[in-house]
Amino acid sequence: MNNQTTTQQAFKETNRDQVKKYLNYINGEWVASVSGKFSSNVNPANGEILGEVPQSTKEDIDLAVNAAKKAQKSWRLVPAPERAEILYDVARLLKQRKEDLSQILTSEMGKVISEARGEVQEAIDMAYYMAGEGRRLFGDTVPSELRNKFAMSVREPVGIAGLITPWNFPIAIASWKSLPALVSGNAVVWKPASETPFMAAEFVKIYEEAGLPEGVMNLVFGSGAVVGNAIVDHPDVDIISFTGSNEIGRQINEQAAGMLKRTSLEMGGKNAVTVLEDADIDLAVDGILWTAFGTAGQRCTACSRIIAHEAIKEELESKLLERISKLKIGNGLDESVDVGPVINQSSLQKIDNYVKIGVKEGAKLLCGGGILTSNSLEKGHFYAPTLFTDVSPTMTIAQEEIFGPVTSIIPVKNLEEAVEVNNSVEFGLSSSIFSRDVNRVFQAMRDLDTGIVYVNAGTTGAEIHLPFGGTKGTGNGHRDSGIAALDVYTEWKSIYVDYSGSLQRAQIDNR
Ligand code: UN1
Repeated sequence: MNNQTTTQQAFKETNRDQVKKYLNYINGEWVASVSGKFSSNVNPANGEILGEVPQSTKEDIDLAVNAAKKAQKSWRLVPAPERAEILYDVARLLKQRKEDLSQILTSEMGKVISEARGEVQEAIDMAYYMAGEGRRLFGDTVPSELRNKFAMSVREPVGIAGLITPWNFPIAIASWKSLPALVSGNAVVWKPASETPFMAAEFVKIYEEAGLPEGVMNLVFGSGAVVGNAIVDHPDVDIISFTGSNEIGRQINEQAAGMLKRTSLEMGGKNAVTVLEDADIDLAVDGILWTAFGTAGQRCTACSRIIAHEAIKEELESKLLERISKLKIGNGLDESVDVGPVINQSSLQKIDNYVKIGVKEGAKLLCGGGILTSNSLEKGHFYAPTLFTDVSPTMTIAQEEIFGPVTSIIPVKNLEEAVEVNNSVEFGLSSSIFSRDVNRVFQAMRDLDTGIVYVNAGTTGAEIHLPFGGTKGTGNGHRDSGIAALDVYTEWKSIYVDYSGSLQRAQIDNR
């Protein structure tokens, strides 16, 4: 049975009751969970049930890991340039289906359609980039200290990569993790976020269609508590790559540490835009608006703080207020909408709770600050774009990740204070500075303690060929994306070939 027939049959079999159902993908087959149970996928813009996916169990993970283990034995021996041929096809298929994928993405996640297209493009870029790695995967060749001896390092796959991915970038982040894992010869067991299962299934359908051998990519739907936990706990899963909350990331790290299992963790941010007194204020307003309220503030890189020089604070406030009042809120499938819904009810409540805490702690609410319930919005989860000012750096809303369309102005007197405020949080993902003074910009580039720094742009917009990740509570020293991603999914092997025909002792015989 060819792969495409398998997929079509899976759909035929499960579409009898007209509800769109996806199945797990294990060992090249679309299969139901051993639990026989399903859960619903809901559109956050209007509450519509989009379909169902399996509620899987530990047994499903056991099956997926067994399949991955078997498949990896031969996948690692496929020459990397040949593995990469499949990735080129993945890139082409993603490109062909960009519009369909973007529509699905907006329907299940809520981000506005132009951003969904941007996200799919990020996965396309990553696929082409990592396909190129099939002909590189560079190691070093170095001269040996001994005669007639050859020395080099090569990258070997780690084995089985367990991927646990979030709902806010369901295909981009999945591409950051799965593509480097696969091109370097690992097999994958993937648990996508429960909120965005369809994007995961569509991505895997593309892997299948591109000809990835059975068992190399396995997809298991379900909760973090059951399925995620089973992946982390499984002794045959060699590396866990996770993007999500700090709390879960820490748990994963602790759990994996006992097994000496490698973890790559990306756990959010509390990113700030600094606006100095010599900045182009209109440009700064553009940057803040886009990065604080784009994706309804649900990016790890969202601008959650605005560190404003006191000389331009008032101008910034009034310009921001004017622009925020013009933002159109609604279903992201409407091309004219600027800000879509947040992901679900509990997220809506959490955001609202933070806003209430902000008011209680004495922050000045300039606009927004409420759940939107007008006729067209009442069935979805919409929050009013919210701006606070006169926020002190230690307030809860200036310290904790809100993950919603809420941002706060913190006044400062100079660059030194701005840097101190920027660095005073638990996270260190992204930061930005608006200034025309090259000396102060370079000082900021050096001193901002984040994994990503933007100059004269907001806090989002990472490109796939540089490392993505951060310092402090944002991560554990690893990076997604760029060449750095290969370090997560490979082991270095140093190889010495002695062709002298005699025993040569390093550090001894040449001294
Ligand atoms: C995330 O928010 O977790 O730089 C990923 C950006 C996007 C990726 C964000 N390219 O905002």
